Amino acid sequence: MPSKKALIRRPGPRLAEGLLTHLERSPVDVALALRQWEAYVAALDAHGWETLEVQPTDDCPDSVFVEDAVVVFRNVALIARPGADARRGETPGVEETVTRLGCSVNRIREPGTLDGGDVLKIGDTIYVGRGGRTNAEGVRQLRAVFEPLGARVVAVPVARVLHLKSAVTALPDGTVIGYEPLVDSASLFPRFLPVPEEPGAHVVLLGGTKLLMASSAPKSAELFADLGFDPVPVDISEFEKLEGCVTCLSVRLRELYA
Ligand code: CIR
Repeated sequence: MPSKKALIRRPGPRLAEGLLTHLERSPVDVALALRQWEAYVAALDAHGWETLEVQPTDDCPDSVFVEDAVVVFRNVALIARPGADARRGETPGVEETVTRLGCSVNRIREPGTLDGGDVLKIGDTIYVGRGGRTNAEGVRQLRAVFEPLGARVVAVPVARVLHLKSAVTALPDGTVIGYEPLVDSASLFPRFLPVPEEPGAHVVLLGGTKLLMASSAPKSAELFADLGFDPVPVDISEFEKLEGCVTCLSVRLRELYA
C-alpha cells in the first residue's frame, strides 16, 4: 500500500488579515481557527495520513492554505508562483519540505503565475484553472513540466470563484463535483455531479470511501452518503471566512486524486 503523506502548515498570528476576493471581511477568531486546524490535522492522522508540518511563515497571513504553494505529480514538484504578491513568501518553506522528501523540483517562473488551488488531478489528467491567480503562462509552464511525465493537461476557464478547486473537486471514482452556479465549464468534465451547496463541492479523499468535507455542507454530505460514500465532516468556519476550504489546508502526496 502506498504511503500517504500530507503537508500542512499551522495558521500564523496574522491569519485574520488573509486576502479576500469574493467575500466581505468578517472577523476571524484566530484561537478558534487553530483548534479547527488541529481537528482537521487529527482527521487526516486518524485516516492513515502521515502529516508533515511545513515551517511556519508567520509574515504571510494566508500561509495555512499550503496547497496553493506547490503541485506534486508522481515524484515531481512544481513550486507555485502565487498570483497574489502577498503570498509569494510562502513557497520557500514548501520547497524545502518537498526537496527533503526526495521530489525533483521545478518552479513556475516570471511572468508565469500559478496557485496550487487551481490544479485538480484525476488519475493522469491534470485540470488547471486559468483565472484570477493562474495566468496563461503559468498554464503553459505546468504543461511543459508534467506532460513529458505522461499527464494529460486540460485548461479550464475560472471566472466565478477564486480557484478551480473552489468550484470543483472529484469523488474517488473520478466524478467531478461542483456547485453549478459557480462552475464555468461543467461540460469539460466527462462526468459531472452537481451538489446542493457551495462548500459541498470540496472533498479531500481520505482513502476508500471516506470524504473529508466541511460541516457547512450537510445536504451535500447526505447526497454523498446516499451514493455509498462516507463523509467525515470538519468545522472550518474560520478558514471559510477567508475563502479557504478543506482542500487548500493540506497537500496530499501519493494520491490519485488531489
Ligand atoms: C487567498 O485569497 O489566497 C486566501 N485567502 C484563500 C486561499 C484559498 N486557497 C484555495 O482555495 N486553494
